[in-house]
Amino acid sequence: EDAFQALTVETLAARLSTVPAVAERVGGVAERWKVREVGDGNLNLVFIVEGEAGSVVVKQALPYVRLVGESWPLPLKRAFFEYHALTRQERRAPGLVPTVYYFDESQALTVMEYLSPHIILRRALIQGQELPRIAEDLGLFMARTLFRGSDLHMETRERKADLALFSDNTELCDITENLVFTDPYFDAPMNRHTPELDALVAEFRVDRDLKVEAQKMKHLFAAKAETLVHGDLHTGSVMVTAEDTRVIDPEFAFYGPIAFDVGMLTANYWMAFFSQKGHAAGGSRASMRTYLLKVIEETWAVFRAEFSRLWRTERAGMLYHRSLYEDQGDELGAEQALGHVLHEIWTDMLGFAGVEIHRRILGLAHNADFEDIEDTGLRATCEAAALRFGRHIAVNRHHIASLTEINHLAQLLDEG
Ligand code: SR1
Ligand code: MG
Repeated sequence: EDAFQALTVETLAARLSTVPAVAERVGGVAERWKVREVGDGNLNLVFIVEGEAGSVVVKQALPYVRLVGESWPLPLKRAFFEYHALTRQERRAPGLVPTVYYFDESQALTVMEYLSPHIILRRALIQGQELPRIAEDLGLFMARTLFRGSDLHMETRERKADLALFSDNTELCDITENLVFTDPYFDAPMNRHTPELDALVAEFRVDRDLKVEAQKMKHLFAAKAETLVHGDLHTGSVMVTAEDTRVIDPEFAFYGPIAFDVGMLTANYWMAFFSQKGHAAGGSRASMRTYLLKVIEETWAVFRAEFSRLWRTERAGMLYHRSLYEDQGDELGAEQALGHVLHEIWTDMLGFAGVEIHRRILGLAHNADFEDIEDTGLRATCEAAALRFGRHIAVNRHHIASLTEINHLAQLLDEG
């Protein structure tokens, strides 16, 4: 096995020119390949390589957290989990992830489709772009990957083998357990927040109900090994054009709760909503705000409908076995059970959404939706509304009946 060596713009062409799957796709002589490093995420190197015949993306994990530096080591094996998650997602939700051309485990390196002219969904939403496909595509992506990776669908032996395979992604789960569920609720060393939020942060630190709910969500995250989740499904993990949607970066994949991906994505739409004022440049972004709330409602509706369709047509695993219901002519029993499962996903996704909002404003890893608002007073106003909203949905999740109800609350908080 070759010792790990981080790629650079200078070394990449020579190193990958001997890999036929890459050389043929890029084409021409490797010395003429145009290589750019474009990674702006928290963890990895990402290069775009262009040649005579085409272009590819090369992603390489580093043995540490890029955002923090070498003082925070992080195992390279996350690339292995990302590769295996991508192949499963492509099988379960075809056409919604980039095609993988080559994987080198010892170099933690994946070569995949260069998506162009796609941009990161978070960027598009900050710019005020309304994407017509995201609700449908991401609702389907979540329903298909989350249903088909679970005991509702998979043959027991295969499902348990996958549970074992992904159970070693411990360090990335540990990041989420700390950064999402714990650090935002105490004075953790790596936390930061906009100074104008000091008073609200002080309230949160002594908010017993909120802290209890955040720990309940952490308990679910750690213990409910229900399906293969993406594990980091925020709007920075989605690339879009008006016609196409692709989900990238599943290095946090593990067996966790169905509701985790749904909650994280929804939280990021709500944060896009609450940050719109900060990007309106004198305008109001009224139509963008309405659009974002509609995307949230449509995504959930698509997810629910597709999950229900799969329940009725592809329920082949050991859970809610057909011999208990349809085989005895008891379709109503299966529908009742489906209602219970969906209800649990609904309440849990609200809880996960609440804590995801909090960690992006109070923890280490912030998002550009708020960070790009230069006026810290305006940023804090947007963030405070989001924080209050997050608290409401986390603490009251068992008593919230519909998205119409909470989106109305979001509008009231946003109007301030
Ligand atoms: C130290 S890693 C911080 C965050 O970046 C990733 O994208 C995950 O969201 C993680 O929580
Ligand atoms: Mg990522």
